[in-house]
Amino acid sequence: MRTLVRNGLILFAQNGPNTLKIRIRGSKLQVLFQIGNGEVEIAEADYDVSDKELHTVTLTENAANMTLAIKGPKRNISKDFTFAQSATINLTALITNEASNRQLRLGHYSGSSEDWFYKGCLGEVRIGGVLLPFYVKSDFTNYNTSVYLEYFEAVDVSVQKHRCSTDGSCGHNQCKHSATCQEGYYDYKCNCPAGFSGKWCEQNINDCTAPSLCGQGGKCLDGVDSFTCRCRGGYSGIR
Ligand SMILES: [Ca+2]
Repeated sequence: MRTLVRNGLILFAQNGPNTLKIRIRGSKLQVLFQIGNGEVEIAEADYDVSDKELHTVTLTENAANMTLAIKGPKRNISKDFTFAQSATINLTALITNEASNRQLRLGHYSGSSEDWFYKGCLGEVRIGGVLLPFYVKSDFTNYNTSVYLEYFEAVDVSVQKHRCSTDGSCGHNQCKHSATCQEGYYDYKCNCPAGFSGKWCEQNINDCTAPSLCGQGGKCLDGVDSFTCRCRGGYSGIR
């Protein structure tokens, strides 16, 4: 994952009475577990993930314990925690049990009033090694059922998938003509000086588009945020 937002719901998994969430709250990664309408238990990792860097997050269970691991370019952490209700948590059962209310959501849960949309990048998301679901069947090239015996097919995908491959930093920006670079979480932006436009401010805006800029049939010559007039014979002056 890679993001700049300080709050956002990443994963929501519900199956029967069990609800598991992974979210960012105040730049910290949290794991939440709830049984029915019971107490919500929260484990939080002391790690700022809202820094535009790429982080790999892993949640594993072993007996009554869970381990939340975060790997990033600056440091790696591993936090063990135990929920009071841990004995009843089974991550795999969260997706394999066939309760009628079973659902798995990434990015936002519409029934929630306290969790925000996640804005940023998500790479592969896997539960028990099985790839989750930004994908529809046509995304799998060479798809056939004998190879892909196990997969999740998305019911609804409303994300911009293609833009996260771009580094949002200004370290290698292509901004032209002394444009200033503004960093973003999936792409940078060039703020153009007067007279230039385009994604990289590479285009000299045509300043001669207005009619009759030059009088008496004079020819308009485009400049940078300016124009000059080449006068016909017998005429002179700026315009
Ligand atoms: Ca111009």
